Amino acid sequence: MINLLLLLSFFSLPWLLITLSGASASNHETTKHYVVYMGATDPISVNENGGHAQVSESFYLQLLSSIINPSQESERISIVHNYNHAFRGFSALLTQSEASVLSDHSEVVSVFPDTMLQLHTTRSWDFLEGKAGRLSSWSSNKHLSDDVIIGIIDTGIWPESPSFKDEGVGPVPSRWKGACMEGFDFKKSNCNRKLIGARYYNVGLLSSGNQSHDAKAKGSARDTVGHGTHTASTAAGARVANASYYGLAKGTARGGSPSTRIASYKACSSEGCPSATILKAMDDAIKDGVDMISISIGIDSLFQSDYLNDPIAIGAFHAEQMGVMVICSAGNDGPDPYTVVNTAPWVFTVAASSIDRDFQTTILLGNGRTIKGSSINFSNQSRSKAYPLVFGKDVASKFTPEAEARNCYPGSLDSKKVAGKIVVCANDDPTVRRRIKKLVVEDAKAKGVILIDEVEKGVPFDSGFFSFVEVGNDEGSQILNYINSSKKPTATILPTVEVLRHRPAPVVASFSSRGPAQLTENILKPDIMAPGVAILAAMIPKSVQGAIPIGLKPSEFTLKSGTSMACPHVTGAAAFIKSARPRWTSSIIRSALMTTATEYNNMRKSLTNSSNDIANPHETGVGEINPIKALNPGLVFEITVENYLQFLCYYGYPEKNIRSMANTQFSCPKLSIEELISNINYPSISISPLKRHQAVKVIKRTVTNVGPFNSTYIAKVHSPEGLVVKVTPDKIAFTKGLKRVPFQVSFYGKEAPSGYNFGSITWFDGRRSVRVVFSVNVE
Ligand SMILES: *[C@@H]1O[C@H](CO)[C@@H](O)[C@H](O)[C@H]1NC(C)=O
Ligand SMILES: *[C@@H]1O[C@H](CO)[C@@H](O)[C@H](O)[C@H]1NC(C)=O
Ligand SMILES: *[C@@H]1O[C@H](CO)[C@@H](O)[C@H](O)[C@H]1NC(C)=O
Ligand SMILES: *[C@@H]1O[C@H](CO)[C@@H](O)[C@H](O)[C@H]1NC(C)=O
Ligand SMILES: *[C@@H]1O[C@H](CO)[C@@H](O)[C@H](O)[C@H]1NC(C)=O
Ligand SMILES: *[C@@H]1O[C@H](CO)[C@@H](O)[C@H](O)[C@H]1NC(C)=O
Ligand SMILES: CC(=O)N[C@H]1CO[C@H](CO)[C@@H](O)[C@@H]1O
Repeated sequence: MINLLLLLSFFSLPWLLITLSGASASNHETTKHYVVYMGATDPISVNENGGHAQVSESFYLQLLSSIINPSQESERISIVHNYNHAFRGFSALLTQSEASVLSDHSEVVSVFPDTMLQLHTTRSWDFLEGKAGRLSSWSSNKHLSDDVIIGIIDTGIWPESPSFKDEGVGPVPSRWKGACMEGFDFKKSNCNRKLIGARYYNVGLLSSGNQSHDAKAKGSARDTVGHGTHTASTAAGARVANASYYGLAKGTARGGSPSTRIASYKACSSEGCPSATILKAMDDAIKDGVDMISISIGIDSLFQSDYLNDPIAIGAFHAEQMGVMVICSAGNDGPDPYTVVNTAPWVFTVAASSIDRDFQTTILLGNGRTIKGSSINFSNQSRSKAYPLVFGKDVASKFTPEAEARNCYPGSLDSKKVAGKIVVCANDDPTVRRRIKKLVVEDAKAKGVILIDEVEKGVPFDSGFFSFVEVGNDEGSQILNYINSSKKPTATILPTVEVLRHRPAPVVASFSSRGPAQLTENILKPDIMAPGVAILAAMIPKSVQGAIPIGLKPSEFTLKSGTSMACPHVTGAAAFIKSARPRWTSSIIRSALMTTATEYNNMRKSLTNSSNDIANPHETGVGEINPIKALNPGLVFEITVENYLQFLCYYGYPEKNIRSMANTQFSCPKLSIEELISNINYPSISISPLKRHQAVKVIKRTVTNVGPFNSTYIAKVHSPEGLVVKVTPDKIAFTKGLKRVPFQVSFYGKEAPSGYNFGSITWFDGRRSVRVVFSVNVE
């Protein structure tokens, strides 16, 4: 309390702070690790072989000694991370008041604490997918370059995985400047022509200060969590025949772009990923020469403040500036709206969908009825044996409220009444996770659990050896009715079977974070959707996440779910396109993937969400990726770095800060207001709000022809009843000398329903469709 008061008075008297900071800091204020972000590097000094790093370090130290009293605290004048390639800045231990003084310094853009970002599989559902069916034709294309390099910022890598073998891969591209850092149980020889780089950052030491934490895990690029190995192999793993998860999801495992190179940057541990380290990893990856960066990590959706306090947004901005594409997961905080993260317009934001593979587990009730549920299990209950069936609320322990026992909360069940039985648990309150409920029932020595969960049943759960099955509400009430109407209810849970060509697919995953974006609703986010449910990819061998069936070796592959798994599918797709179209920039590649995405499922119907309702673009983005189509998009929407700087002006940042981020002369447009964000040349359109009584709202776009030079396109509008949408011109004839053509879209909402209206504009030349999705919030 005293510290807090002291702080407040310092804020109002900054001059006092400067003179007294040394004494006050050591005596009263605790220090924390902060990131001090200072904008773009000076493009001239970057080229002076390494000289820049030393110059910047001494400059940063000078800056620190101007706010920390060197005679009293010289040991605190030190830099933890020094950013000097793609952008300028450093991280250091500071008091809150020092951080505040620094943030007012003329060369500083922002100062923010080094917080933990989370891996986007925090709801770690380990489940199954299978062969990369829809991606399978990719690798047969002979005209691909194998020079594309993907940087994966994650938990490191398991280099011995068969997914990272380099058979048939050519020599390492000569422009590669990266490193294969030796460390605990990781040698230079662990890198090869596939895994061309590996760096680590001693993650955990600085942020947690926990000495007892496994030091081995920190001093090495080796993955001890499994997340980074899984995402890297999804993006660019080599072909591995007969991959499976103990026989399930059997097929050939491969990344989206098997000839692509991988560089691994271990910025995360099982505890998460410190912001300062993510920035260092991005700075290194850009310096090393990657073409794209895949980040299945994000800030908590509840704590998004703004772009310039978000390490991923900052790093990705400068990556884009240096021609490096950044692809990120949207987050696993769905299905509530406003949960999407990584929403900066220079980031490609990926939502997760299911695929056409389902894992079905049948429940056989004592009355002969069968009920279908889903799970992944190793149980060996067989058809021959039936177990007594009970509902959690009927086997409550003493003094337990019924509501807790129905939900199988920890401590709510009486193990004497549960042992040897199959227990049905409700899911009225999602605060206790299914992993916990399974443990509660298992600890009570039950034989199995049937969980009623309408939302999560679509994301199969790996229950190890314990017999587990999830059913929807309808099936759940059938089972409860049977228990109610029978004197001795019994049931058997049959083994899981894999169902292929499951329909409908894809379906938006329940956990996938939803738009609109919190920071601005004038860019549509998420951008696109890709498979993220039960994805089979490489695993570290000592799996902590699943039991190993008796008599079998630990699996080299596992099934995981999350937008973490969706993101590398898009990275792989982008690398595939880059290898076929090496000169395309990141905004062209993103546009190509977005305007060719599919809005239909495998029943030729509109995409749905997991409650069977038609899904909207705040759930799916523009739809599911279709990499093959994206090779020939016809028209694309290009965005320059200058456009992104204008975006920052419209968003409301001070011009001084934006100038620091630009590495050329830049001035904000005179009129810089938030509604102009809708005019950034994005491959989708979002308007919030469209005032009902406003005349018309005109949105500008420019298309670039990347198809045959003499194509003629005609625009067709697909708009909800009441919203009037017009495209001018609605016909564009490209010629040899005419590659870029602007057009306008006018929106008139007088008769439209209130709230978000969704639709699309499609340019069509007889062969190529260029679909631009719009979302318009009518007020
Ligand atoms: C330190 O790390 C160990 C091992 O990961 C963990 O068990 C312990 O709870 C941690 N201690 C603190 C104070 O976080
Ligand atoms: C994959 O399995 C099939 C049959 O199960 C076998 O014929 C084939 O040799 C295996 N391939 C590899 C590469 O192990
Ligand atoms: C699916 O969409 C409908 C209609 O927008 C919505 O009411 C429902 O909550 C959504 N379900 C999920 C799981 O997102
Ligand atoms: C399989 O069943 C037998 C008896 O039926 C049991 O002893 C054994 O523990 C079971 N194994 C697993 C992995 O559940
Ligand atoms: C079971 O029966 C009791 C009374 O016999 C009734 O109150 C309850 O609603 C029934 N439960 C179900 C799930 O049908
Ligand atoms: C475009 O040009 C190509 C080759 O010059 C020609 O074959 C094709 O018919 C032309 N298409 C149109 C629509 O004019
Ligand atoms: C994923 C998995 O191992 N599923 C198993 C569920 O149980 C049956 C019966 O033991 C097995 O055949 C499945 O392989």
